[in-house]
Amino acid sequence: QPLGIFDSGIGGLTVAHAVTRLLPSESIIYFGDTAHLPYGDKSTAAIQAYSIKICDLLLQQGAKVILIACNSASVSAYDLVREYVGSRAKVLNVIDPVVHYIGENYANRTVGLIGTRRTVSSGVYRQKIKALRRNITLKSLATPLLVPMIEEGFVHNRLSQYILDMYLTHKQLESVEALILGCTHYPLIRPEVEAYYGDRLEVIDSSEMVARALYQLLEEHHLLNQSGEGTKRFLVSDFTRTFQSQTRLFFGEKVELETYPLWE
Ligand code: DGN
Repeated sequence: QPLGIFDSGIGGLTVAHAVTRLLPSESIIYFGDTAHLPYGDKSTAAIQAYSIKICDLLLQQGAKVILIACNSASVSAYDLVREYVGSRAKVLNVIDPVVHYIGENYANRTVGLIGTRRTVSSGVYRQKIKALRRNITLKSLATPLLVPMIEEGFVHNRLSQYILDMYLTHKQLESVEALILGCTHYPLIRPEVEAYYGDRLEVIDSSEMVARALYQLLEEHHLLNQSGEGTKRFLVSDFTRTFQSQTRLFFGEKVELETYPLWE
């Protein structure tokens, strides 16, 4: 049975890549809802409706796990998806593993978060961190320019340095002791963010954390595949050459996108 992974587009390939590195024997079916991206600017109701339809597809394909790789969908649709899927598959999001890590390591400290407007304004990270009751202060900043910047391949150049500098020097992020990269795309700028801070603080990459949480979940439920190489399929709701060429950026190697017209 494959792992079902979905995102608003191609960015979730960073999560898929972290998963394949850690779990090479697992088969993967990835769905990128490129027809509806960006989720970062959609309403909760819209993101919920898209997510449920995508879950139906992944369940039809026999997914044993549904991993919501998109932060914007994780904040808007996780509870609904979990309820909808019930016992048919395990459901994971990209937020809880990070919140758990923060709870274990940052009691009585201040943590920063950057992400899309949807992710930041939802307040979901704040609520979840508050529920830990560990006296952790969260300071969050919406950084909407980063997604288009990264999609243009503007990483590690003057423009990315300038934009990052504008965001990271923002008053809102003053005195944070760790920074959560709360968006599928941000693993690509992790080296730059780390270089900006030096060893002053830890940069928390949710793609790695969610891969580890997935490993644990599979192990716990005796669902781990341990031999052979898993197969991989990458479906998108709208195919363009741009998306195809971006796959290398996010997955680290070229993948062949297949068109799956879920909305027709
Ligand atoms: N995948 C989205 C997220 O992680 O928030 C960002 C990209 C988007 O909204 N297009």
